[in-house]
Parts: sequence; C-alpha cells; structure tokens
Amino acid sequence: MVTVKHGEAKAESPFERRGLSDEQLVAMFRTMVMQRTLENRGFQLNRQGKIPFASASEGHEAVQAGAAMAFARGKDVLVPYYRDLGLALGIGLTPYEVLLSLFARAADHSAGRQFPHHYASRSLGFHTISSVIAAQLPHAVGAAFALMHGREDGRAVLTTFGDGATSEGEWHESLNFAAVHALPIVFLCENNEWAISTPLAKQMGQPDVYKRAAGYGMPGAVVDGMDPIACYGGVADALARARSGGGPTLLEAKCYRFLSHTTDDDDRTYRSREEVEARRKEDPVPCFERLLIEHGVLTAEGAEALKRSVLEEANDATDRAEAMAYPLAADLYARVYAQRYDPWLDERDGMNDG
Ligand SMILES: Cc1ncc(C[n+]2csc(CCOP(=O)(O)OP(=O)(O)O)c2C)c(N)n1
Ligand SMILES: [Mg+2]
Repeated sequence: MVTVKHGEAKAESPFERRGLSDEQLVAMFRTMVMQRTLENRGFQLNRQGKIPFASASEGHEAVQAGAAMAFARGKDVLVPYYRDLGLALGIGLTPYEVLLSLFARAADHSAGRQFPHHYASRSLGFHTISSVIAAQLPHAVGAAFALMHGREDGRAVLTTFGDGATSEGEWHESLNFAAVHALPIVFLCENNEWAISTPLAKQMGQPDVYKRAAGYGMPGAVVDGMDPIACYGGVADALARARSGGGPTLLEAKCYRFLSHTTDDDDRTYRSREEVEARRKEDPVPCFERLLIEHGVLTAEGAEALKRSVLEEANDATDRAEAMAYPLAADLYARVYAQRYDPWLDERDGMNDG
C-alpha cells in the first residue's frame, strides 16, 4: 500500500466528494494510474511482438474507477465490455491476472484462450464476454432476471458498453426487457464519441444516449465521464436503486478515447491530431491528481511514490506472467464448460452419437 500523505500536505479544503474517504479517493487514483500503466504496457508488448493484441482505454479511467468504487464486491455482478481494464482492476482483478490474459498463458482464468482483455473471475462476480458488440447485454439482463427470480434482494448487475453498441438490436431488446420486468440492473454507456472510425454524429441523431431512457420507461442520467467522483455518484445512485427494487437505469458517462481503438488501428487515418490534443486538457488522470493535491488529500511526493509503486507492481506482474506456460493443446476444452468436456474422448466412447 502507498502512504497517502507525507511531506507538506496542504490543509484539506471542502470539495464534492460524495461521501468518499481519503483512502477511497486515493484508491481510485491508484486504479486510474495502474490502468494507464498497464494499457501502455499492452501497446509496448504488442510492438515488441510479445502479445498479438491490446485495446486502449486512455480517457476512460475516471468512469471506470468511479464505477468500480460503487460496485459491491461479493454481491453485485459485473458484465463489462472489452474496454474495461480499469473497471476490472477496480473491482479486484490483479495486474498479474490482466497480464496473464494479455500473454494468453494457461494460468489465466479462461486458460489463455479468451481474446485479450476479456477477463473473467468467478470469485469477483465478473462474467467473461464476447467481442461481438452488445452481445453482453442480453447476458447481463439474464443475470439480473436470475437475481430477481432467485429473490436475491440487495444485489444488482452492472453492465457497460460503448456509444456504438447503442445501434445494435440487442441493446434495444435488453433495455426494453429490463424495463418491462423492472430488473435490478444498471446500463452504463461509456460514450467516447467514437466507434473505431465512426464518429458519434454518424452513429446517432440524438447525441445524448441517456435521453433514450424515457422511451423505455426507465430513469436516465448523465455524468461527466472525466470526473471520477461524479461517475462514482451516478453509478452508486443507480446501483442503490437497482438493489432496492427500484428497477433499471440508463446512465451515460461522457468521456473520450485518446488513443487508437486497439493496437491494430491507426486513428491518424480518420481524426486530426489537433482534435485529440485539444481533448487532452480534460485528461482525467492528471486532472484528478491535481484535485487531490489541491485539496490536501495527497501530497505531490505521495503522488510520485504512488506512481513508482504502480510501475514496480506492473513490471513485476509483467515478468511473472511472461514466465508462465502457454496452455497445452490437450487442454483445449478445459474450463470451457462447467464440467470437463472432451469431444475426442466422447467420440471414442460413442457418447456423441445422439
Ligand atoms: C456486431 C459487431 N459489429 C462490429 C464489430 C467490430 N467492432 C469492434 S469494436 C467496434 C466499435 C464499437 O464502438 P463503441 O460501442 O462505441 O465502443 P468503443 O470501442 O468506442 O469503446 C466495432 C464496430 C463487432 N465486434 N461486433
Ligand atoms: Mg465508442
């Protein structure tokens, strides 16, 4: 753990902290720094030829750190999408587990066979997902339906998606079903204004995603996706409503994607450097750091110590994950179904006849 304060701390001054303690605010900041560090690590490893692919979530740190802080570990269920590195870290996935996913090693929760950044953790209540846009939403709604019918009061599902996902049929079907059945679920849109190379204006006539909530008969709300405290507040309110039987919410966090879509994309082909540079002023990581220092929650030295410890942890996780073995071909079907399933053996035993 990092020492929160040392050196000359400024006197604490009041600011809107939504009930979050100093420790929680620093934990959110650490998650944001770790997200950025591991995301850059993914790009480095890809360019070194060590991993095939990584996605980019720079600009999404505030929404994800805020949402993770609102998520009740051990109670709520997370059904994320591929850009949720910070959300994964924030609810308890370790950097080592993230690296195992990127390196596709056998020790990964999905035995190294899922797409990179498609994590899973049964103990954290964290579903694995498909890369097919919006395919996670019917799964999330199904999980919420199961919670409701199992009378598991006080639990809710948090599901996330991008602006582009709102154009998919599953998105509409999922919101409608959740509203009809008043399911305990929060739909969190991470609106970064781009769907790979498709800008928001080519995606939707109404740029405020949250306004569509009215059409389904559920509350809609919008938060500044560059402000982790506002994101925490929005998600906490919506999850509290869902857990107490108040039904679903459509919450929109307006953020921005600073990098290319993934390591396979080159955003210089469809947007100007000037546009991206102008948006850097809103970068949530340095902005939050300034806020915490300004209000005496963290000292400048404390922030530097935190960054050093994050880098050390990321380096250690990288080395340890890289040293692990790849999955064996013989284990192709291990950890695919709840029970061991081996089609080759079944065929020999005549079990595939039917
Ligand atoms: C059904 C489907 N269509 C197209 C794709 C290719 N694809 C992958 S990511 C992506 C963009 C999605 O944009 P958005 O929902 O805004 O999320 P973001 O990546 O911006 O976070 C597309 C079109 C896909 N994976 N699935
Ligand atoms: Mg998008």
